[in-house]
Amino acid sequence: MKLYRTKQGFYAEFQEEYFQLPCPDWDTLINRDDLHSYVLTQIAGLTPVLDFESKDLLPPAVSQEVWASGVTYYRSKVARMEESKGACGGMFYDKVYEAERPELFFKALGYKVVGSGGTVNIRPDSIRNVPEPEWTLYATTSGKIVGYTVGNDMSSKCIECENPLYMSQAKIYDGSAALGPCLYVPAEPMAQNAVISIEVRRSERIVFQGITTLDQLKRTPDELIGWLYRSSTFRAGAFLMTGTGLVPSSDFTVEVGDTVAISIDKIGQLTNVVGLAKA
Ligand code: DO4
Ligand code: MG
Repeated sequence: MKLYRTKQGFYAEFQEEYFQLPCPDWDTLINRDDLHSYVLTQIAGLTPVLDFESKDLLPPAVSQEVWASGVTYYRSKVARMEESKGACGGMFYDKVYEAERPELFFKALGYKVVGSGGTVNIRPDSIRNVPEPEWTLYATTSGKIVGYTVGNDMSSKCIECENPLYMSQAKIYDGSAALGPCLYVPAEPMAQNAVISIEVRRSERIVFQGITTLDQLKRTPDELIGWLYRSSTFRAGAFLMTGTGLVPSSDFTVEVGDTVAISIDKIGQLTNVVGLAKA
């Protein structure tokens, strides 16, 4: 089942039909540990809506914090060690890939998240910028993973590579976090062979594409959420991006006007145009 937050209300997609949910508040709805079975009871007896396509999508985050994981794929470790050679950062990436404690960092407040169809940004003070396609977990206040979405951890590579202490500025700015198109709420955890892919288009030309599978992720979802919830409380639950395994070559940068489309099996496609954040 998929849950959509739209300007016109909340919708569940189940067995190729759409139902408007009689729930007044997204935060309360998605923070239920029994979310899948609860929505099933809510839609029983409802008449499907036929005009879902005309609804305006919003991101699946409102009051949730969004966090992200780093160096969770081998490809990411290798790329980051290479990129940060000049800034003595190489060894940190190697160490964190092997360590028990993962790299977790704050990414965005819910209200700052961009949804599918919105604009993600690059910073005017960064000359090399990349999208990072990331399978994203959603856990309730109790730490139970009840849903998944597609994430884009937009990153200013030249700022990140200059000095590891600049990471927050490279990762957290207006339009740097995108989630969507829905919150996928399956009855069972997602299959590890699910495919994640990205395509960056510039004037109808594909300038970057890549594909990987969730089984390339070194850490388990429960492990990552377990670390995130250590010593931290999330009143409205939390989204956690799980890191990227799709890294463009070091001469690639996204440009204003590019379209970034990230897809994950079962969840759907997160599509965003690239804009410029304010100076
Ligand atoms: O260590 C820096 C950030 C890593 C990251 O965002 C990723 O691996 O996806
Ligand atoms: Mg990332």
